[in-house]
Amino acid sequence: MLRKVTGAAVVLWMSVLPLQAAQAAMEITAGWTRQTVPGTTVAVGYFVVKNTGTRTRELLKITSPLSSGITLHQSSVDAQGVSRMWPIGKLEVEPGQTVTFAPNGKHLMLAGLTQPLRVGQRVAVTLVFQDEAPVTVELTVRPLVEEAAPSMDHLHHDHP
Ligand SMILES: [Cu+2]
Repeated sequence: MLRKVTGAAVVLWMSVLPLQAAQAAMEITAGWTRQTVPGTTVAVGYFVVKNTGTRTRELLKITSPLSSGITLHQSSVDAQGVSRMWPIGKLEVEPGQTVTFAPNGKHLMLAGLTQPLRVGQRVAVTLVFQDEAPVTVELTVRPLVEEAAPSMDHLHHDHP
């Protein structure tokens, strides 16, 4: 009797597993950030997200153990070379769509960092999409680079 119950439980478990795997529709790759500017506690975050599923998914929540609050931002550089940025209210990814977070475009703002980010370090960020299991991506910390005039400006902005 015991053996029979166990057998049924195993069969049930095995049939549930592939179903859960099939639900992981959001693929997040190429995560990176930059080392923090001395004296600041904010950093940007970039990655590529692809919806491999069949339904539109909205990003509901972003967290990291190293940040007190993460928000979605969009920035662009105008004709005068001035960088502006603003919060994105909502991010939806349609089936088959790839959204790239990159400099002078969409980015994460990691505020209230609990430690300076050093080159080569990895920062775990967890994204929760509607009706999906949380997905964690590791942002590799890159150096502050020369081309960074807009980014440097950006990092000196106040982020509430
Ligand atoms: Cu920003």
